Amino acid sequence: MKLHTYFRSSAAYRVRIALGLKGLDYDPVFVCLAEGEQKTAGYLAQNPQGLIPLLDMEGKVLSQSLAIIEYLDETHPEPPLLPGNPLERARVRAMAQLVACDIHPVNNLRMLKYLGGPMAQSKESIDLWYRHWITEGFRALEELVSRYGGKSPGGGYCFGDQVTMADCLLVPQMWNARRFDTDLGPFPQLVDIDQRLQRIDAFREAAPENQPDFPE
Ligand SMILES: N[C@@H](CCC(=O)N[C@@H](CS)C(=O)NCC(=O)O)C(=O)O
Repeated sequence: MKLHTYFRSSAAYRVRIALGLKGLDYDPVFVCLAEGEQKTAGYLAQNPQGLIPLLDMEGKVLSQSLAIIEYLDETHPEPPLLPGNPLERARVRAMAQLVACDIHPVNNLRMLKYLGGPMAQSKESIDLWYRHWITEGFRALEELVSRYGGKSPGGGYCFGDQVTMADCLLVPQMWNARRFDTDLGPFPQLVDIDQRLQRIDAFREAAPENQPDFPE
């Protein structure tokens, strides 16, 4: 199994975490987004969207991080990343999609490039934009975690006391938030959960700074 990845891609980071949680080995194929390698003809032939991640299972390719994670969860059920009950499963998906569909797309590299290029926005304006959409999304996620997060003393994750797909989405988004100096003060539960997740090998090993393509 090959994963097309880039150290700083939070969508690839989500999949790296899920692969680690499932104990699945993979060969990384590095796609340097900074150099525009996602737009080469060779890569577009595999993923017409020109985005990473892309999972390649002996020629069968799969794009979109949430689709990949759910596929991995269905084909390798242990440990489960979604709860057994349909309502709970939908709630975990809702948290994951809050990040993947409502925060991340407006802050994606191509969006930032468009803001800085054709829209002629300054770095300050772009940073403000970036932090704004994270703060909006995290406000809602913090509330959802109050409702559904784990309640065990000193424990608990985004949904209950087991790691779920929602946690695979939270950690990379926290990394992005810190990269852009977002004030995390209003989100104490997210900060706590992130810290707890960092104690799990799969989360630590998937971090951008632990990737072979992380710049020296
Ligand atoms: N919804 C997609 C988003 C994928 C995505 O936006 N990937 C980014 C990196 S995090 C990318 O490849 N960006 C390249 C670009 O913007 O040109 C997913 O969840 O996989």
